[in-house]
Amino acid sequence: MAGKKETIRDLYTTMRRIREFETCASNLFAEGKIPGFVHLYLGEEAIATGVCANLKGDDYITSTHRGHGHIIAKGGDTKFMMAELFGKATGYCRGKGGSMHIADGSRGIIGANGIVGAGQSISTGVGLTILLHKTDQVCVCFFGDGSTNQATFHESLNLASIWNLPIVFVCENNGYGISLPQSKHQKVKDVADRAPAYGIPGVVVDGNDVFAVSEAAAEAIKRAREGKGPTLVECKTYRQHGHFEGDPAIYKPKEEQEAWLKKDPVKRMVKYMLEEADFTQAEVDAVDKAAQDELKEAIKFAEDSPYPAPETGVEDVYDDIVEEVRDR
Ligand SMILES: Cc1ncc(C[n+]2csc(CCOP(=O)(O)OP(=O)(O)O)c2C)c(N)n1
Ligand SMILES: [Mg+2]
Repeated sequence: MAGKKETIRDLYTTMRRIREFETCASNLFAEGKIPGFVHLYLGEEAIATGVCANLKGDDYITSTHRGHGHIIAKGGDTKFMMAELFGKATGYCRGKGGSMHIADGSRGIIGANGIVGAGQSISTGVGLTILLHKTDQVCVCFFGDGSTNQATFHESLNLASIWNLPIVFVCENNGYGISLPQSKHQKVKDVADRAPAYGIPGVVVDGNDVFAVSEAAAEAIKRAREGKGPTLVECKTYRQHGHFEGDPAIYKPKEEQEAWLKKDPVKRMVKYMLEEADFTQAEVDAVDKAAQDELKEAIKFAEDSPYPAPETGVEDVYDDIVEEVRDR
């Protein structure tokens, strides 16, 4: 399934921006400029892109420790993201959260999350809130294959099902939980096979095909918006880098890596654009250049920004948030 030229360009632009952000983050981490852990989304770009292309500005997403792609696809600002990775005061969390805590309430980005499986419970709470407020919003919950063995997965899908919550559960099955292949952490081959246990639809899609992802997401989002309840969409993909930057990933067989690199979602999209969608190389290059320029600016913004002042070290943490909620 493909779309009109402008839709194709938009999808490619998002994928390319994520690819550029992650490539820069990888290089900057290697140069020692980014403190803490970063888990990159390289190879998985088509999923966040295809799903979020079907969301409205006031819809919600919950994310994971591998969240940069989700945040960019939902409209997050790469300047504030990069500044956060650098630990700078201009970052999304004023430099105190880092890669795994980026959130943007104004865009429905509930937040990246270092706790595996937490997004599922949070999205269930978001779904219940939407139901009680009687709006037509939806919440997309992104999570990995490894997290589907957490109790939160089972509890959340059951509650979301029984209450018909407007949630789309998107499993990004990249074949690994850290270094453990999926076949060694669960006996089911398709995570989507677990959906019937909760009485909800479960679908498997090629997670490296942005059109296939978008089509499946559109249907699941429509279903959620119409009050018909959640869907489990499993997207098969591959994590091109190690679990985190610095992980040499020696547990990944060479042939496996080579086979998946041939299915690289970004390269596949370029091939499609040039061969089947009437794009010229110059048009593709223009998108690439815009993404490079955007990231150059984001990195400069991050580098030029100050670190948080030591005396602000305990500001903007739990206590302030409680105060803010009380004051409302
Ligand atoms: C509750 C909890 N248990 C364990 C961990 C350590 N941990 C971090 S990432 C990860 C694997 C997650 O695998 P998956 O859900 O497939 O996501 P992926 O990293 O492949 O995107 C684990 C076990 C954690 N952060 N939180
Ligand atoms: Mg995984």
